[in-house]
Amino acid sequence: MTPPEPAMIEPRILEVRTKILKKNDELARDMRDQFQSAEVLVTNMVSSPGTGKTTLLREMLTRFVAAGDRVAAIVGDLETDNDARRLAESGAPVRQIMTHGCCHLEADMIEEHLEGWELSELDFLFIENVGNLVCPTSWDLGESVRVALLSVTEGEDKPLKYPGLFNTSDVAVITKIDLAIPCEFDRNLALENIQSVRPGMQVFETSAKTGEGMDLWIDYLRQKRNQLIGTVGSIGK
Ligand SMILES: Nc1nc2c(ncn2[C@@H]2O[C@H](COP(=O)(O)OP(=O)(O)O)[C@@H](O)[C@H]2O)c(=O)[nH]1
Ligand SMILES: [Mg+2]
Repeated sequence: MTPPEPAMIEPRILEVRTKILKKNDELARDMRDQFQSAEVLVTNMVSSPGTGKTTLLREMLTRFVAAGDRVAAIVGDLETDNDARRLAESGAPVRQIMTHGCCHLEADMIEEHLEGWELSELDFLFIENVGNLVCPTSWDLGESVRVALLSVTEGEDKPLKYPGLFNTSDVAVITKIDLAIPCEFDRNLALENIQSVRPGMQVFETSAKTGEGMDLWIDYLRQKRNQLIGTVGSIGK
């Protein structure tokens, strides 16, 4: 049998993809409503593998736990539960999603892994996405804050090469700033590149190793949660 012409296959693939994405978006919208009524700030952390998501998140969770905040985390990887074990060192409840080849997390995976957790007993839920700069950008997880992370070891031009990530994120974090000098990281150029892709984007600079910039970053997340509570309060009035 002669295989069909590519032009005949593509519209069908596109149609199926659009339907799947639509289903994801509908579920994500419902989940966002639930998160907001439960007053839990959900943050989705997106970057390439090795940017320092797990190391930063472990430090964040440790600080939140020490301050008495109610936090939990879900982490996605293709294989292994290594990151969940590293994050659990903070004392926070953590669940691992193994995607077995899927390059991003989807809303139904989060919904499934939330089972048994009472949302109203959480202040913050953090999601570490699968390390990838492209696929996670199309998949809404119901988060209130999407963070694009970029490390000083990756080069300053990531925002120019992957504008989709920066355009769909609320805030950017530059990680591993303790390595900026040995890596000859051009901070001004990186900031300029972020601003050229996403004018006005707020950027935090952190080192999970030295703790630099952590307080400001955590304050930002607290402010976001206060805003979320304010919104829920005003809807209820
Ligand atoms: N010097 C330094 N190394 C870091 C920092 N954050 C992460 N790393 C290292 O970068 C590597 C990848 O970090 P990891 O958190 O696993 O990245 P992920 O793949 O984005 O989750 C590990 O060897 C970490 O120890 C940091 O702030 N400073
Ligand atoms: Mg990780």
